[in-house]
Amino acid sequence: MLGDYAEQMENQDSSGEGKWWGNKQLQQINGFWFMPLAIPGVQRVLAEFNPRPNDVILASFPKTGTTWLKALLYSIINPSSLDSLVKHNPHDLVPFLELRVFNEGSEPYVMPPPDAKTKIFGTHIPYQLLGKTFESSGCRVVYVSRNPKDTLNSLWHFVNKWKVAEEEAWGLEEAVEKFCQGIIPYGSYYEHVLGYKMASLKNPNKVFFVTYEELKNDPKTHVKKLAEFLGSPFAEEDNKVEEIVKSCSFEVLSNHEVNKSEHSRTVATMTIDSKALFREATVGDHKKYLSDESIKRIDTLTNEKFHNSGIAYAFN
Ligand code: PAP
Repeated sequence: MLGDYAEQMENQDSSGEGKWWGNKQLQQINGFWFMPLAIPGVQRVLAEFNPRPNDVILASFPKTGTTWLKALLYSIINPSSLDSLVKHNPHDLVPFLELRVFNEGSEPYVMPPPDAKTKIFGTHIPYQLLGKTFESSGCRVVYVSRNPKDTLNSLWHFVNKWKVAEEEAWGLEEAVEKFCQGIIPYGSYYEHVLGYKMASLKNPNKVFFVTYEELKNDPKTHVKKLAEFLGSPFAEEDNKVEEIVKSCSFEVLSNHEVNKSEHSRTVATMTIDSKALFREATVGDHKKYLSDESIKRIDTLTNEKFHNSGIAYAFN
């Protein structure tokens, strides 16, 4: 049997493109895979983005809790503006660098006041590509990670909701195959997570690594830790933490009108239905969909990739 890397090479044509799903191809930059529509924005971010030391970047692999963390970071930094979450989808408050800020075709987002001390941006760009920009600017980075099987499961559901009716569905077995080969947008998942994990171990004052599962398990403790990391700790008696956790919870956020179906936005030529960002929001939902064989395959790969990294996801 071919190893995953060898299989990836086999799936890559001579132009460096890789087949993702249906007739969709991905293209590589420094070994990571991108949707062609994202590439101009990614290249502009790499060439032009110059964060200020006070800025905060939320980095993530797709479908690992980005929307939730955008809401949380916005609320921690602007605790008196929690009502903004009622009026705006978190992606409009914390724009993606490569898909919004450096992509002129995208819809406008909510601009922070020009005198805002801290601006928050989101990105799915791997640390291996953007790390130098972060390091030279001194900005702070928060990375949210999620266990690989739920990440894949969430991506698979999202892609099948997002595809247009004429397109064939993305089969689950094929999705497992592509996930393991790393040929998915911003993949490989494993290299992505490892890049930020290593950076957080090397520079914990600048890169904060948190998992979706930790946040689900004990959101108050992790919101407090995030606030401390961002230099805006809450006083012990402050009930703001509780308020933030509630305002950003799946139950509350997903029920705001602005986050329901009718509200879609164009991001780098893709139309994203707001509701597609809010699905189950549980830990372990993959068990309802993945076969035992796929679970075993991903567990083995996860164990191999994350061995000795301090990331304990192998058997979750
Ligand atoms: P993105 O990469 O497209 O921005 P992202 O927000 O990272 O997506 O991930 C979406 C997942 O977060 C969904 O998981 P699921 O498919 O397993 O259900 C979504 O339901 C979940 N999610 C969205 N908002 C919240 C929230 N407030 N709390 C917890 N999970 C959430």
